[in-house]
Order: sequence, then structure tokens, then C-alpha cells
Amino acid sequence: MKILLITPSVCPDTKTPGGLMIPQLALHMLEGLTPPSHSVKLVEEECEPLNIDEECDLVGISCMTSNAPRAYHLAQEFKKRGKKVVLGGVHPTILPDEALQYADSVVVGEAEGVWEQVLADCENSGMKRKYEQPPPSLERYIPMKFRKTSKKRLFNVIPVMTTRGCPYSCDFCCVSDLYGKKIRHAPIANVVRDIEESKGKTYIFLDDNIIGEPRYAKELFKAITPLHIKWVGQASISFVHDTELMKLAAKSGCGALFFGLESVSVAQLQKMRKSIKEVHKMGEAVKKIKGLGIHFHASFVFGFDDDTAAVFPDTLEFLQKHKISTASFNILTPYPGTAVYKQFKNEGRLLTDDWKYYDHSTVVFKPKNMTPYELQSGEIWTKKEFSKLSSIIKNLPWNLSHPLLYVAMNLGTRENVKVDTERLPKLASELFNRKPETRVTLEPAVLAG
Ligand code: B12
Ligand code: SF4
Repeated sequence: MKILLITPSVCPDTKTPGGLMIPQLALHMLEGLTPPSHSVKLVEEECEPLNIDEECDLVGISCMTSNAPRAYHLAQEFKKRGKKVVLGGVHPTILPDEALQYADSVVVGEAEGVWEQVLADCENSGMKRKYEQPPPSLERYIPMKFRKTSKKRLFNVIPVMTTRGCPYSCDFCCVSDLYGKKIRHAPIANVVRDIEESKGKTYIFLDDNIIGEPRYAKELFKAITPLHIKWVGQASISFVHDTELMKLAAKSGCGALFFGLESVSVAQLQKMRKSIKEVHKMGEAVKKIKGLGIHFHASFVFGFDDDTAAVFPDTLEFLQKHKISTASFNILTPYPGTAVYKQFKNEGRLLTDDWKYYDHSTVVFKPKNMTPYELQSGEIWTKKEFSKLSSIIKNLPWNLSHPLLYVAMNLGTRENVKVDTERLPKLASELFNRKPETRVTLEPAVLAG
């Protein structure tokens, strides 16, 4: 069979420069799981053209919530053209019955252990409507071909994943529903083989927390040290409590870590069971991590029920105080399947059920202590203030170990501000019931006086 595997964009008219994209691991894994008797073509619509009339027998589409509407549209178009369509990924796993209205078949959860069956059924007896299985073992080695994709990418970053599953159930996250509560690891020998066979220099570990199980992480870091690669990943701030772990990470080529700090509000952190002590000592943690040559990137979420408009200047102050010089700012998004979604739905606080807006950057609910517009504009204001050219220059001296990364990330934030400010009036009238002629203001009212 000829198989076309796609990750759709949210909106086909806006493209991300291909060079900046990290190859989609799910598509490469599906390709790796496909027996050699079939041919496979991968298309990441966000950065390359998709031919709706592509000659193929089966179309596999991978989506999360924000690109689900586009995935459904494409599924229908391919079906009209006589192709078989199977949907998989985060959103179809959480809402398989919704996805089944548009596709022939849905894979709920992970592909390992079922993809070969889907292909055999498609060729022979016909696909089942739903494929479901308990979380599979990650023991099997899946050969992947990144060279074709990564050659087209500017930074040539190759994705690797070592762990699935999370023992926690944070209100705003669906990861334990996707992968289960038990942590499963890929054998370290497979990770080493992945890295060796992909022949890259720079890698991103896609794990939610690369140090989730410190014992495994230490073994992994020791095993990859001789490969002389550079890597980045996500970790919890408990990283700073284990000096051996930190040193092993640095020695193995860790260039940057992304820490989901989520909030600077003490009340909110208590709710999320995050250690307040760690937040108060953040300056020390940043210093320790940077001291090992590891860049510290922080990520925040705005819009929790305890957040008032003061959260924006408070976050900026926190970042300045602790000398954190690259950060991402997101808007709380009630993804289907999460406790936050159920809460907002029950309280009648959802502004829309159009999934394309569920993207971490758009306010889709009524916040408790702000208007939706204040939350949306406050987030843009924070990004704008944070990435002012004067701040970038002022902070450069303590970012000299990774100057390119530091400057590139902040320029990315500035670009983001431009795009978000341009779409604000449209969003305000589409979602927040604001008259189009109302003056666009970004500055939170607490500061405007
Ligand atoms: C790494 C990651 C990223 C990377 C992606 C890098 C890349 N190009 O791969 C970056 C940082 C860029 C990113 C960005 C975003 N992300 Co993200 N990300 C993740 C993370 C941690 C891992 C995803 C991953 O690649 N896993 C590895 C692959 C192999 O797993 P997988 O996709 O689940 O695929 C398996 C199965 O689902 C299945 N499958 C998948 N597709 C298909 C298709 C078919 C046909 C079949 C049969 C099977 C199948 O088979 C695969 C193998 O078993 C997840 C959390 C998590 N643990 O899943 C969040 C997650 C997917 N991200 C999320 C979000 C919200 C985002 C952003 C919107 C956030 C933002 N605004 O910045 C953006 C969107 C960017 C975009 N345009 O796609 C949410 C999605 C929630 C939702 N309901 O939509 C998640 C679940 C995080 C969370 N805690 O809520 N992300
Ligand atoms: S936010 Fe992180 S710790 Fe919480 S459930 Fe999701 S993956 Fe687990």
C-alpha cells in the first residue's frame, strides 16, 4: 500500500518557516513501525505543502486539539477521494467518538503494537472502527529515518523520547489519561542506538520530565556522554537538589533545560503541590544550573482562578529578580479530558467549543478575576515587556554561555508579540464580545492606574 502520514496545521494559510520546526516524532515512529512492503510519505503541513489529491491507499493523520478541526476537514476530503483514513494522537485518543464521525478508523493511545494490525486489516478484511490497547511496552527498537526531514531543517534538531506515563494528574493536563499513570522507559540501549543511527549533533528529549526517575536519568546521561552530542529537554526544578544528576546532565551535553514553573502566585503553587521553598530560592537554582553551562528557560501559565491582573507585572518582577532571561508565557487552556475542562464546562465558563482556539495562546474561558480581554492582552503585554530590546541587551552579560540561543529565543518572543497583537482585535470581537472599534490596550489596568 501507499501510505500518506500527515500532521495538519491549525490554519493552512499560516506557515512556520520549515527550518524552525522539530520533526514530528509520531510520524517517524509510524513510518518505522510500517513493514517494508508498504511505501510511506510524511507531510508536516505546518511547513510543507500538502497535496489533497496525493496518490495513496491509506491516510494516517496525527493531531492534538487545536489542529483537530483541520484534521477532520482533511479526513473528509481524502474520504471523498476514495481513500481510507485513520486518525490518531492526543485529541482522537481523548475524544475517539468525535473523531470517528470524520474518519474510517481511530487509534486510541499509542501506535506500538497496533499499527501493523491496522495496516493488515486495511489490506485484507477492512479496518476496525476503533483500535485500543493497554499502554504497550517500549522495549522494541523502532528504526527511524530522520535524515530526509532534518536535512531541510535549519538547526537540524532530532527528537528522542525515553519515557511515557506520568504518576500525577494535574488539573490542566491530560498526559496521564493519554499514557497512563505508570512511568515506562525505553531501554537505554535503544536510546543510544536511536542517537547513533540518526547521526545528528543536536537532540531534543521530548519527555515531559527527563529527570522524572533520577536513577534512569543518571544511567541515560552516562550512556550518552561518549556520543558527544548537545541536547535540550524539559525537567522539574527538583533537578537542583541532586548535584550528581546535574553534573552528569552537563557532562552528557545538556545545553538547555525548560522548566514549567507555571505560576509565581503562592496560592496557585500550593494548589499545584509545587514546592514554595524552591520558588523562593529560584535565584540560587538558576545560578547553579547556569554555573554548569546549562541555559535556564522558564515557562508560565496565566489565567488560573487565583490570578488577578497583578500576575503580569509580578511575573516580570520575578523573572528580573532571579535573572531568568528566556521564558514562554501561555494561557490556561481547558483541554478536553482535563479536570479544568470539566470544571469550566459545569460552571458555564467556556467561551467557545471551536477546538482551533484551544492552542495555549487564546483565552477560551471566562477567567475568575479578569475579563477574557484583560487576560489575553495582559499575556501579550508581559511578552512585550520581557522581550524589549533594552532588556535583551541588558541581560546579555549573564547569558554569554549560550548567546545565540538567548538572542534567538527572545527575538522569537518579539515576533510572537507582533503576531498576537495583530490578531487581538479579531479575537476580541470573535470570542470576547468586544466592539471592533474599541481601542486596543495591552497594559494591565493595575498599571494604567
Ligand atoms: C514534545 C512536545 C511538544 C514539542 C513538539 C516537538 C515536535 N515537533 O515533535 C513542542 C515544544 C514544539 C510542543 C509544542 C506544542 N505543544 Co506539545 N507536547 C509535547 C509532548 C511533551 C510530547 C509530544 C510528542 O511528540 N510525543 C512523542 C510522540 C511519539 O507521541 P505522540 O504524539 O503521542 O504519538 C504516539 C500516539 O499518540 C500515537 N499517534 C500519534 N499520532 C498518530 C497518528 C496515527 C494515524 C496513529 C495510528 C497513531 C498516532 O502513536 C504515537 C506512538 O505511540 C506532549 C506531552 C506528551 N507527553 O505527550 C505535549 C503536548 C502534546 N503538547 C501540547 C500543546 C498544547 C502544545 C502547544 C499547543 C503549546 C504551545 N502553544 O506552545 C504547541 C503546539 C505546537 C504545534 N504546532 O504542534 C499538549 C496537547 C494538548 C491537547 N489536547 O491538544 C500536550 C499533550 C501537553 C500537555 N501536557 O497538555 N509540544
Ligand atoms: S503537568 Fe506534568 S506532572 Fe502534571 S500531569 Fe502533566 S505531565 Fe504530569
